[in-house]
Amino acid sequence: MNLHESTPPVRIAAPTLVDAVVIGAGFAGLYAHYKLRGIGCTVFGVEAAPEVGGTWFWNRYPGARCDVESLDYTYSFSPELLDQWRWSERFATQLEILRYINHVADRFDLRRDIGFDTRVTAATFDEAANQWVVDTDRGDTVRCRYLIAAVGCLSLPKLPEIAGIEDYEGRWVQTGAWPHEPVEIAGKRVAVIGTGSSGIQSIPLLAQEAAHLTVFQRTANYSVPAHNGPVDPDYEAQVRTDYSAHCQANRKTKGGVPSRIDSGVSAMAVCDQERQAKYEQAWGFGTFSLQSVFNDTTRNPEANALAAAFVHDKIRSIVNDPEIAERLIPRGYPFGTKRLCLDTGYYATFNRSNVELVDIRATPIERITRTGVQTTDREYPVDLLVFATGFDAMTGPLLTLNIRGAGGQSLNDAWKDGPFSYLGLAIAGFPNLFTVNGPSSPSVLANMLPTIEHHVDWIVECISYAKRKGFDRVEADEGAQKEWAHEVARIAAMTLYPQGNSWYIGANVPGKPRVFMAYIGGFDRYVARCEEIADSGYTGFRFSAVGSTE
Ligand code: N01
Repeated sequence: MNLHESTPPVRIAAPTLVDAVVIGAGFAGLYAHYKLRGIGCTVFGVEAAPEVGGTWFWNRYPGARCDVESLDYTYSFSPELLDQWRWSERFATQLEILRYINHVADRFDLRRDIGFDTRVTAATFDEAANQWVVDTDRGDTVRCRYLIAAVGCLSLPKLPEIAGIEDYEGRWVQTGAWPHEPVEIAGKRVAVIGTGSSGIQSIPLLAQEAAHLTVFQRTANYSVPAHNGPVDPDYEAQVRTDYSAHCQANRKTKGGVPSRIDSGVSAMAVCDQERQAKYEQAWGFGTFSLQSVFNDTTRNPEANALAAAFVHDKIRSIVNDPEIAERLIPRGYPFGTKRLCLDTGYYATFNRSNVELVDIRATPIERITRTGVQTTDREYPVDLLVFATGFDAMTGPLLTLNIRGAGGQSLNDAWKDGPFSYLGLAIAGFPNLFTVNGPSSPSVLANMLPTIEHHVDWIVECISYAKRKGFDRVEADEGAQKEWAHEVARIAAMTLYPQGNSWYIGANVPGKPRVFMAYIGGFDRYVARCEEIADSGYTGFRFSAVGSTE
């Protein structure tokens, strides 16, 4: 069966000169192709995978599905596409999303300029020509005016720092780079290391098939039931009365999704009974609403503790063994400051007789052995070892590109103290480079589809402006970038987020600077700010061409 329902792409020869190179052929890269073509740019795409799909190409572990509702996790640029595509489930599976991306690529003929199975090995700015020189692992060198990094925020999977992986003689896999051929689970002794979203989505399904499943948990995570099922026909009909307007309205929300049950008031402003009823409603509704149902859960420690206690009680009510329930209860960080997970039957999975939970804070893993996992307590024999240990998020995918900007400065040096960027769109000292959902934009704190569309629209309009004015160089101003970094940090500090040792803050990668990497002020405010900047002639950006500056 052709899972992608499309023809495999024909390998194309790389051109020597184009207007724009787009790195990545996931949702962001594909839309960038579409928009850049729309303003008459010649485009070349570079994609490491053999196919389109990005995140949804690689993350095909059992249980992988979106945690944003399908009706919102969709391109909105084409009313016909919106009208004709139908999602089967409230939260689409990885496979269905990949089908959708392939459908879009086919429908808008987006593959024809993409070099698949190709990685960028270096990108160097040539100041004399105001061009980027992009090298690939196929030996191609492509020059372009604009370089668009659409590399994804969570696309560089990370193995844990545990000794002995090379000694292990069983099979090991990573959720973020799950094999394309079937992975045998039935009858096996399976172990999962990691209990973030990927672990929490895969554990219930692995447990159903494996002879025995051992879950190695370092930090218990907060998870709420997704309540997946078929798309609600009444809600869908309501959305479809004006789907484009629905998507436009998402740009005016904090998280890029409709606020369907949020109260808009403080958790402290209502009586216990009302608060509990609201939490129950959010728990029963799914989505991230437990975090947003009151407007101060992420800011006010007292409000946050109430939401946390609600989840703790839910875990106690679901998990039969009180001792296991206590181990599953997240402690030591505020609710939601490590990314909240959406699950299907996660906590109940620990009621199964073939599932074992190992708290590796109590008995740390010493090493992977030839046959399994050795903790300070004992060895666990394992046939299949699953690393659900996350990603070098946000910066990792950009820093592997070996980018050198004006004056030969490397991005790795520029970001040694943290990923500073103007609006998450452009980086001072790196002219004509744009990042889609780059660090310090709302990105991972909002629905990625509207944020991607917003970023690409903004970037392409900026390029179009430069073309109209006869400029061939655009760059973020250092001062504007500093101010933006200050604003991003200021808003993050008003919340409880920095208290969680999360990948948002680089805490999962040893040695990574501890900087909160997303703009937390809300997608709506961010969009308004970007519009203001563009409308005012791109405040904070410098445009130039040979012999002229603005
Ligand atoms: O990764 P994570 P993920 N020894 O970093 C543990 C998105 N996503 O792939 O918390 C033992 O969240 C680590 O423990 P700790 C979503 O944005 C979306 O699950 O560092 N354990 C943690 O438990 C998500 O947030 C969907 O103590 C080690 C886990 O591994 C993001 O991707 C689905 C360890 C890593 O959790 C990342 O999620 C999936 C070690 N040495 C993912 N190192 C959707 O639904 C790490 N861990 C759309």
